[in-house]
Amino acid sequence: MNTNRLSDTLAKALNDQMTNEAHNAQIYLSYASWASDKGYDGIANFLFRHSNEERNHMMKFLEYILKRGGKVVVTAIPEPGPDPASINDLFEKVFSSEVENTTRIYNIVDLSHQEKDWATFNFMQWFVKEQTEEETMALDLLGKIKKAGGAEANDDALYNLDKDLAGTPDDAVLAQDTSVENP
Ligand code: OFO
Repeated sequence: MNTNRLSDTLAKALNDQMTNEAHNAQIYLSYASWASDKGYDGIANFLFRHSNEERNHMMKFLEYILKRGGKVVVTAIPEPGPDPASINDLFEKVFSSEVENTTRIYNIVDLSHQEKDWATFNFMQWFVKEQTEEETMALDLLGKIKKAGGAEANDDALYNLDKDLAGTPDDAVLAQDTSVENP
């Protein structure tokens, strides 16, 4: 009896996205490590926490594939890429990476719509909302660095920005506590 409720195409798209969320977690991890090394501990902490969120997204895809009777395929995670050149560059890279991820999410929404897989379509709506929030978060970072002087931000401005981000609330949860309802 076939208990797999995902088409081959959607199973592959969901597995690819699961890997991409892991890739995003690695990107934030590498940026956080870079920021910490440069002495921006507040920014680093913010990015470390965000890396956890991305890992939770990975778990959410993994759990959904299993729930639908599909096969989870765990693969190698691509390298995160080069270090940023500055805090300004870092925040621009965060924004680009979130926009790219939104495009990927929209493609899966589109695919599930084409296949009339309403369960997957419904599941993906959480990510549509999440990406809107994450793009807002990235835009907020760009707004902060712009106020601090952008690419020309001086040490004082960066010091204040670092302090500001150190005080942001910690809303990342542990991966083992995640579920489809509570990502
Ligand atoms: Fe996984 O939410 Fe950002 O990329």
